[in-house]
Amino acid sequence: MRLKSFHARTMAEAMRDVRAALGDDAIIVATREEEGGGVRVTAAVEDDALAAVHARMTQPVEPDEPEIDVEEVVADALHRHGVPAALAEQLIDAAAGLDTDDPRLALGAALDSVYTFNPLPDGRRMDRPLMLVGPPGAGKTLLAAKLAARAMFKNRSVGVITTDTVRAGGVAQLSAFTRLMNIKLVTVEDPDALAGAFAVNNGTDLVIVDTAGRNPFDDGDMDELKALLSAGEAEPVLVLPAGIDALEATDMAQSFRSVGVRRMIVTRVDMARRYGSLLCIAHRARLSFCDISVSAKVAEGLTALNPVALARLMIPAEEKAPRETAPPARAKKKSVSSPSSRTIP
Ligand SMILES: Nc1nc2c(ncn2[C@@H]2O[C@H](COP(=O)(O)OP(=O)(O)OP(=O)(O)O)[C@@H](O)[C@H]2O)c(=O)[nH]1
Ligand SMILES: [Mg+2]
Repeated sequence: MRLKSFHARTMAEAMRDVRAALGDDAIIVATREEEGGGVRVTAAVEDDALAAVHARMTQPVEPDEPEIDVEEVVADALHRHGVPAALAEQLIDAAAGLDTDDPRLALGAALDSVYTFNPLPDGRRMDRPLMLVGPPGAGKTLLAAKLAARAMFKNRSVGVITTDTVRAGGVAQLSAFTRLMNIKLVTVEDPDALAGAFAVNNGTDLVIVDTAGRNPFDDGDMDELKALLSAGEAEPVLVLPAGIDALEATDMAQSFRSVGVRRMIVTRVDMARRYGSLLCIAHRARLSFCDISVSAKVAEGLTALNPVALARLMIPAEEKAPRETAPPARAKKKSVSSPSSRTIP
C-alpha cells in the first residue's frame, strides 16, 4: 500500500490529480482544508494498481499511420499524367480490386492487366533483325547506337545497317558511333540491298536497321517503309518519344501498326514528366511496351520496361500519398471485390 498527498486549489482539482497519478483504484484516506487556501487530499493505492497505472503512462505512443487511399492516389496520378478518362477508369477499377496499400504496386498490377510488356532480349541472340521505325527525330539513330553498345558490352556479335541515305548527315551520324565501337556500318539504299545485308549478317546475334524518319500520314513515306520491310524477316519496332500529344501520337502509332509494328520503344523519357500519352498510344494502337531510353548518352539509359517500373515512373516514391491539389477523383466505390478482367480489346 502506498500513501500520497495532493495539494490543489479545489477538491475537484485534487481528485483529478489523484486519479491521474494513482489511477481509479486509489482510496481517499483523508481530506483537509489548508490554512493558506486550497485543499490537501491524502490517497492510498495498492502497489499492483500503481504498477498498472505506471505501465499505462509510460507506454510508447503509437504514431497514427496516415491511412493511404490507394484508389485515390492512383486516380490522382492518372489524372496528373493526362490519361484519358475512360482508360483511367479502367485502370482505377483494376487497381481498386487489389489487396495492397502500396499505390505503386496497385497501379503496376492494373497496368499489367491492361498492357503487354515485351522487352528486347538484353544480351541474348535475337531471331530477327530489328528495324527501328518512327517519325523524324524520334531517337532511332541514337537508339541503334545504344542497342549496338549494349550488345557489345555483353560480348554479342552486332551488325548495324542504315537505310537513311536521303537525309544529309543520316549515315554520318550513325557511323560516328559505329566507328567508336569498331563495328562496320552497312549502308543500303533499296530493299534488295537490304535483303543482301541480312544474308551477310546471317548468324549475327543482333542485327539493327536504322531507317529515315517517316511521316506516318504520308502514303509515299509509308509505302517506302513497307517496301523495306518486304526485304526480309526484320521486325519493325516503333520508336516514339515521351511527352508528345496523346492523340497525335496515337494516330501516328496506328499508322505504323498498319505496316506491322507490334511493340514500341519510348525515348526521351528523361525529358518528360507526364506519361499519359504512352498509356493512350499502347492501348489504342494495341502495342506492347518494350524498352525505354532515359538518356542522350550512347552507353547508358536503355532499360526494359515492366508494369511496376512504369508505375514507379508515374508515382515517384515521394508522392505515394494523395496531394492537396488532387482533382476530385471519380465517385468513390463502396466495395470492389475482384480485379477487373478487362484487357486490351
Ligand atoms: N535526353 C534524351 N535525348 C534523346 C534520347 N533519345 C534521343 N535523344 C536525342 O533526340 C535527338 C534526335 O535523336 P536521333 O537519334 O537523331 O533521332 P532520329 O529518330 O534518328 O531522327 P531522324 O533520323 O532525323 O528521323 C538527338 O539530339 C538525341 O540525342 C533520350 O532518351 N534522352
Ligand atoms: Mg536518324
